[in-house]
Amino acid sequence: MSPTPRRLLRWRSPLRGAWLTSVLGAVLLVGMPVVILTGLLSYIAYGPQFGQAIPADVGWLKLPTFDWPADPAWLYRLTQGLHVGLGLVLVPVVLAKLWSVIPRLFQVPPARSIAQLVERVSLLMLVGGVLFEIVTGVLNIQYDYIFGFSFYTAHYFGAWVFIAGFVMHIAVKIPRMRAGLRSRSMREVLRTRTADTVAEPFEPDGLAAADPDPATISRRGALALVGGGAALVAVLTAGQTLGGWTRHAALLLPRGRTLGDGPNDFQVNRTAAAARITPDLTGDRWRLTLTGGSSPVVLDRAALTAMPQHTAHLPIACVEGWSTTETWTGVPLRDLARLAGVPDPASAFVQSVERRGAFNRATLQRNQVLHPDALLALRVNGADLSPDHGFPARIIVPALPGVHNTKWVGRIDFRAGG
Ligand SMILES: Nc1nc2c(c(=O)[nH]1)N[C@H]1C(S)=C(S)[C@@H](COP(=O)(O)O)O[C@H]1N2
Ligand SMILES: [Mo]
Repeated sequence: MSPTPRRLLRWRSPLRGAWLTSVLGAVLLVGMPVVILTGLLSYIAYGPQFGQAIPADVGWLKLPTFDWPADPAWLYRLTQGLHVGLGLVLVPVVLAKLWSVIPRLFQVPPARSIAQLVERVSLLMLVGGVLFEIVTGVLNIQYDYIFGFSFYTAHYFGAWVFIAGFVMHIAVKIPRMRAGLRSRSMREVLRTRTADTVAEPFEPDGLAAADPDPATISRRGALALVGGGAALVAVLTAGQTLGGWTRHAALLLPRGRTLGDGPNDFQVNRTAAAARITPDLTGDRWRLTLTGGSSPVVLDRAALTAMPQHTAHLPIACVEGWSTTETWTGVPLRDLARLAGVPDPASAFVQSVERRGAFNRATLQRNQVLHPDALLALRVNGADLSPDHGFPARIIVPALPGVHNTKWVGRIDFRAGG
């Protein structure tokens, strides 16, 4: 027998072992695919077919794209709320899982065979990938786009590194996880106090300590700690999607926890000032230009308010995970398409009067233009749009990612066919 590796002498928690790691692994095995899938769906919702998903060119990592539905209206609110919300809630579980396998993370030498080397590399992709995704995701929520590189590009490619590591890890570890789960009864664990908590049996290639300390917390205590951490994160973040009284608990909310109760008092992603929207751009001289037909149609705000108005209760759901549902009134986009002379457009290209900024334009799919609730909104909650929310007119389309609900619209090009 070889001597006991030093690493197993150094890490002495008696809780560490196959059971705890397997329980945490099982939680991630269920939760992570939801985070991954909703993340990839967000990429598709951005409209890669128009080259407006970021990064636009992903080489052979191209996903099968489809037209993002405009029904139900809360679809993107759900998928992106889950992506960000569940992603954050799982952070304590990820950290606990890393803690539980720490003796094996820093194994020296890192690998003794080709097979082991492959496993180590997949582990590096898994651990590096998940930490990179957490850090970039959280930074994007808490601070706007502070990166020298595109958040989206980093988060997208980082996701694939993580996914590859995750899939390989599952393939290798599933049998071990099942054995680990069977090694203790959960009911037994939940009944065992700290004083009765015994160390896991030592195995040379396992996780358990060779020379364990006495337990300072029971296994059920450890689970409660991780579960409590996840619940705390849930309470601190859920309010940004759920709204109502839960907003007041959402201490981590990046875009203002308490808002007034006026018709325009809800989250603002980018203010008119930040977007350099000045009154000369949006005042009496503002015009909406519709193109795509035989000749452009130019309307002022009075012409728009004179058209039949439609009201819809629709969410804005940002990629950052927050969402808010408001009551919008304006002219249906399909009426504008008809007026422009393109009653059945294949797509519509919307441009803001905002001159710079990555989000001053968006392409909408056919179903997003023709949906009866898809609006060029002029009013919200019974009042004119405020400058921050896009006065004189903004796009609001059911289930559309927030970013494409363009504010301060100046031009819409309805594109026929192909
Ligand atoms: N012209 C323009 N429109 C824009 C943006 C922008 O930066 N410029 N931000 C978008 C983003 S990312 C979101 S989430 C929504 C937020 O709308 P709100 O600020 O009215 O809540 O507006 C979208 N429309
Ligand atoms: Mo957004």
